[in-house]
Amino acid sequence: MTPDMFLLGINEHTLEVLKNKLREGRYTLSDYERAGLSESKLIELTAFKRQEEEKERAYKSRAQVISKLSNPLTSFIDINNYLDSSQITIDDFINDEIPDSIGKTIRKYRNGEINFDISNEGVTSSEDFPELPSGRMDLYFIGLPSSGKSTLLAGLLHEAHKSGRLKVDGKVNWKGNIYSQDLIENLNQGVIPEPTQTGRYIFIESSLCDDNNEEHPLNLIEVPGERWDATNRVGSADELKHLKNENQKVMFFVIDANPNRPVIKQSTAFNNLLTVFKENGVLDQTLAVYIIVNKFDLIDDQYRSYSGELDPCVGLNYFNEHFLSFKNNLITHRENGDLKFEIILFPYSIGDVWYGKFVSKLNRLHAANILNQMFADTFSNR
Ligand SMILES: Nc1nc2c(ncn2[C@@H]2O[C@H](COP(=O)(O)OP(=O)(O)O)[C@@H](O)[C@H]2O)c(=O)[nH]1
Ligand SMILES: [Mg+2]
Repeated sequence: MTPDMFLLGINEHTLEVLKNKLREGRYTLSDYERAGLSESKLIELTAFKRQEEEKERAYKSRAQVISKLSNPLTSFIDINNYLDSSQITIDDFINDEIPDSIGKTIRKYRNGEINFDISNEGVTSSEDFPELPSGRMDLYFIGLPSSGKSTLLAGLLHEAHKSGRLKVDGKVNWKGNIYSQDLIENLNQGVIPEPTQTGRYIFIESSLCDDNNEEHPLNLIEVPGERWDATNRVGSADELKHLKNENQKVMFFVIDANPNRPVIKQSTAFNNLLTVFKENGVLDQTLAVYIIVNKFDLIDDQYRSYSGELDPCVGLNYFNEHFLSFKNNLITHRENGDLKFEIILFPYSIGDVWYGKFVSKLNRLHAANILNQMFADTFSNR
C-alpha cells in the first residue's frame, strides 16, 4: 500500500484544510488520530464534527416539518407547536402548496388580530333548554361528536346571511343569536367553529326569507353528539323533552364520511335513534329527512366519481354501502307512517379544510343546495 502523503504530514495542515477533508468524507477523525494529529487539533475537530452533525439533523427535521405544512391534514395543534418552538416561522406558510388565505389567517391569529372563541353564552345545557316556540318548524342536526354538525350549521347560516336571507328572531332564546353570529363571523374569517362543549345544546331561532321574501320561521337545534352514542342510553327523557312538541320537523342526519372515522358506530346510532323517534311519535311530525354525507372533500376516492356537483346520486353509493339498514328502516317507517316524509341525500363539504381549522375556497354551492330544499320543505308566514 502506498503511504498517504496527506496523513504522513498530518500536523502540517491548517485546521481549515483538515475540516474540509472531514466534511468531504475523505478522512475520518480516527484516520487523523491514527496518523498522530496533535491533541489540541483533535479536540477542536471533534467539536467541529459534532456541530456539523447537529446542523445536519436540524436541517433534516426542519425539512420534515416544512413538508408537514403542505399537508392539509396536519393538525392545528402541531402547527401551533412548531411555531411556539420556533421550528418554523409564519413566513414558512408563504409556500406554493399552501393557499395564501391560510397563511394570512394564521398570521392574524398569531398576532392576536382574530380569535376563534365561540361564546359559551350562546350554548345551553339540557336543564336550561327552553321549550321550543310553536308556530315554527324544528330542524334537528343529528350526528356523532365531530361529525361536523356545527360546521354545517355555520355553512348554512353563513350562506343565508351572505345571500341576504337570514332574519334573526330569538324571542325565546336570544343567546342562540350570539352563537349564530359567532359561527358566521368565524367562517367569514375562514375559521371553522371550535368544537361545541360536551353536553351543550345549540338552539337558534331564525327565519329564512325565500325568493318571494316570505319568511320561513325555524328552530335550528344541534344536539350534543355524545347523546346519540350507543354507549349512552339513547333517547333518554332529556332528549325527548325537546323533541316532543306539536311542531313539524326536518331531521338532518349528519354522516362523517371521513374514511378514518368509524362508520359502523354511526349507522347503528342512527338506527337506534330511528326506533326511539318512531316509538315517541316524532317521525309522525317529520316532513323530511336529509341525509348529509358530510366532509365530502375527504370521502374515499371510490365514492367520489360523479358527473357534476348537482347530481342527486352523489354520495349515494357510499350511503348504500354503509348505511343500508338505516336506509331500509327509514323507508319502512315512512311507508308505515301517515306522513310520507321525503328522504333526500346531500353531499356536503365546507370547502378545502386546512389543519382541521381553516377553510380556503368556501363551498357555497353545497350550502345553497340545502337551503333551497329547506325552502321547499318548510312553511312560510304569509
Ligand atoms: N375536511 C373537512 N373537515 C370538516 C368539515 N366539516 C367539519 N370538519 C372537521 O370536523 C371537525 C368537527 O366539526 P364540528 O362541526 O365541530 O362537529 P360537531 O361536533 O358535529 O358539531 C372540525 O373541527 C373540522 O376539523 C368538512 O366539510 N370537511
Ligand atoms: Mg358541534
